[in-house]
Amino acid sequence: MSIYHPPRIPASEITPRGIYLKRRDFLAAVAMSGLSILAPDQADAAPLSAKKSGYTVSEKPTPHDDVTAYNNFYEFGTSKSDPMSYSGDFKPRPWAIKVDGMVANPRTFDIDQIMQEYPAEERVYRMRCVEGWSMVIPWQGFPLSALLDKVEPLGSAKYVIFETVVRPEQMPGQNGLFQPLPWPYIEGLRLDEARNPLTILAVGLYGETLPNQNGAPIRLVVPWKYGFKGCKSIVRISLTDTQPKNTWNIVAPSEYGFFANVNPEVDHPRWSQATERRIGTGGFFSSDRRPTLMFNGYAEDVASLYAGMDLRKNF
Ligand SMILES: Nc1nc2c(c(=O)[nH]1)N[C@H]1C(S)=C(S)[C@@H](COP(=O)(O)O)O[C@H]1N2
Ligand SMILES: [Mo]
Repeated sequence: MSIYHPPRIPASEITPRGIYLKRRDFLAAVAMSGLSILAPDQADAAPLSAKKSGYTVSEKPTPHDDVTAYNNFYEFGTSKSDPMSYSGDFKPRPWAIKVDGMVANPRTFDIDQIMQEYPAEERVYRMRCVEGWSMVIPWQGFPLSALLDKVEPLGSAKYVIFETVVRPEQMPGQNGLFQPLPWPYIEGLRLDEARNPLTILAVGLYGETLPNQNGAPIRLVVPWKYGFKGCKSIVRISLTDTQPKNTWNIVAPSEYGFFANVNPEVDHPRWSQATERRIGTGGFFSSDRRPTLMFNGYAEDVASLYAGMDLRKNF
């Protein structure tokens, strides 16, 4: 019924590397010529130091230029290259994040205060999009549980809601004639999922503050779930006692659920989830297709969260 989130045909999926590489070369040449123009994805980038963590994977990280040029961020448009192309005017500073709802200590944090209070560590995680492609991304971030501890969730709190900024003047996907999604983009987790050590708020990738297209200045990363759970450019985190409605579940309830745990055995109604195409490793004409792992390879860390639940139903 819904036409949202179509699976893409492999050959048409990758923004031809030549196009964005040429563009970057051009911008680099302009920068070297002494003009103060930088590529949009670098405009606000600042080095970010982060200690290594035990969280890594054996696969090679996806090249930086793929992680920052092949994105889903519908606030900037629905094509994979739109977020890189159209997020140059987005301003991730100053930035406030309100944490409220069923907590003893509601607070509004400033992003720089957060980054001081919660030093980033490196987490190299797999990322599996529900559309059937995947990456390996070296994030810098900190456990969401640290922030939750600070605001002291009440005993009655059972879920956490995340909300993306609404800024039509800086986000072209929010002010066109065609609005692909209802705004703000909303996501949610059960409180125990939110507190799992794997769940982080990312503030950087590849050792620099987050590029706008990846959700600057702060976004959610939940590596055992499909990528759409990773709410970008967060302005509000709320604790509640009822399971929230997340954006993709609202627009296409028969295709996207609340849990969205990566599961190769539960197909999307319109395509198989048994395998995935790893971005950036297949070369220009070939494709790197590999089996999808249960819970995206994180079963050991998270399977116990779903004991007694029917995994075929918790899509
Ligand atoms: N606000 C917002 N967050 C979002 C999206 C979006 O369109 N808007 N897309 C989601 C989807 S479908 C995916 S796969 C990931 C992509 O993250 P990346 O572009 O950093 O790889 O972001 C998720 N977070
Ligand atoms: Mo996705």
